[in-house]
Amino acid sequence: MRPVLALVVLALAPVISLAADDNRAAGSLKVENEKGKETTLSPEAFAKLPRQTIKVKDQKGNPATYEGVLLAEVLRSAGVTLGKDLRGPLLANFLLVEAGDGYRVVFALPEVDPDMTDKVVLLADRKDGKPLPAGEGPYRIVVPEDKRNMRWVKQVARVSVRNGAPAAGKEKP
Ligand SMILES: Nc1nc2c(c(=O)[nH]1)N[C@H]1C(S)=C(S)[C@@H](COP(=O)(O)O)O[C@H]1N2
Ligand SMILES: [Mo]
Repeated sequence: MRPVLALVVLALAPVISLAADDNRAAGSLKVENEKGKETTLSPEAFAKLPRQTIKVKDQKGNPATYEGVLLAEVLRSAGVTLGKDLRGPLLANFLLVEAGDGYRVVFALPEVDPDMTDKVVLLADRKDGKPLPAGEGPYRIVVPEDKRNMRWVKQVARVSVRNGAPAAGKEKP
């Protein structure tokens, strides 16, 4: 290698390793609970959660098999209150799901809580036995019972519990 070229490669090394870190960060998922505590779930932590496989029809009516973790399990692992403790003022909170492309969708908390409903809201990381393709993954919401697919959020990057409580001084509607 010519000395000048070697210098250029050396100079770029930190940039190249930074880019690799960014790629890993892209595979992680941020979850914020109702107390504002943020948890970053690594792919390894996600892999340890209980998994489910569901057969669905996609937007075009084609059969697909999605595999992943119930959104409720992901939320619980990040300290989000569900089950018998989900009551009172917590019922005014809602879930905001944010995607890498800026797409944003909300769910009600009881709507994703297996103590409340049998409706499946899955956070999938695999489709037809393979990791989700770029553009769809690394994580995608799958809601088989929704009649339209607009809440099947692709490229999920962040899920946060948001406060629907009244603003100070506006306690009454
Ligand atoms: N991140 C993200 N997810 C998204 C959307 C989007 O624009 N961005 N569109 C939604 C809509 S309106 C539909 S119909 C489905 C389409 O899913 P498909 O690309 O797998 O057919 O994705 C949903 N998820
Ligand atoms: Mo859509």
